[in-house]
Amino acid sequence: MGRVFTRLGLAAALVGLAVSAATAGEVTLKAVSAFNEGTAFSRNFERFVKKVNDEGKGLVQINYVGGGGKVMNPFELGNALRSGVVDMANDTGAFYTNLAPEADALKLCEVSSQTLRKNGGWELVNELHNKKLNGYYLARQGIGVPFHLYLTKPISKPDLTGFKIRITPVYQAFFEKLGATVVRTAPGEVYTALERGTVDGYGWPIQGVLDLGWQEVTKYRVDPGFYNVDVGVLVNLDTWNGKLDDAQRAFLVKMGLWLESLDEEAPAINEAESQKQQAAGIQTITFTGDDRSAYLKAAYEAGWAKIMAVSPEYGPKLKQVFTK
Ligand code: 173
Repeated sequence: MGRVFTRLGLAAALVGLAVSAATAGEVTLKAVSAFNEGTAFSRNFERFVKKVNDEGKGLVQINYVGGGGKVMNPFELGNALRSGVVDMANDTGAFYTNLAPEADALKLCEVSSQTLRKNGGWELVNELHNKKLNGYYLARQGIGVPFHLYLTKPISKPDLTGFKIRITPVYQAFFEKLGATVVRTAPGEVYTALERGTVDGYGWPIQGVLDLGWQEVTKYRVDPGFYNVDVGVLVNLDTWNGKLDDAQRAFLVKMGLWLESLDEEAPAINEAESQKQQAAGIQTITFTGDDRSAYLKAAYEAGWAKIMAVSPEYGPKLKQVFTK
């Protein structure tokens, strides 16, 4: 009897040891943002980093090395996440279409992340990030922040024939459908392209134009806006599964939900940004009636057609969970 108890005791001790070995101490994650430090689309991520570092002492810390082209070409951040060069990325689907062309569909999502977590959409988005980016999709920001077309020459109808427009995959299919010639650039090249006149306009969200100084080389914003910004927080999957324990993962999930809740501020920020643009001399071209309907219809039809073409596998599934 005694020996059995001793053996059980030993086994229990070993199990205890194994459990404590799997419980990582404080883990520091290296993070990069696709967007310039201190500008729209990095700002909330930076608030998240601060909160994690304040509340995660002894558990998880984030070493945020900065963002935008100064740190790395934003179109390379997906690769850096996949290979584990960075543990965490604040990035938009349009910047890693080289790895996951269907990630660009996130801009077409019309429902909240809460709805996605209930309708299977969150698992689907995660599955594709797991497979294609070796990434865990922790949080999605940008719901309620539309994209717009900005121009240096006016238009009177939804027609971009003869215009050369700076794009990323977000806008490509739509602006091409309106007749534009397009050129893909990172945000860091937009100012110079406008200044030199190599483009007549660009796509960008309602927020952030003044952060980047582009009001100096922008004459018009076209309304309405279209789609929804998607900026995700992604964690390298080996880091997520292998370096973090349950408590650390749960903590990050909680922090991610807090980050998502900051989207409630979007309508007020959009309004303030619109006023700042106006004060800086950017005039608004507003489509109404049939032009407005045609413009938005073209945006969504071209957007989804592109997704279906690049991903017959995920396209239809994504449309089902993303649209109302
Ligand atoms: O215009 C862009 O560079 C772009 O695609 C984007 C995506 C999300 C937020 C801001 C910009």
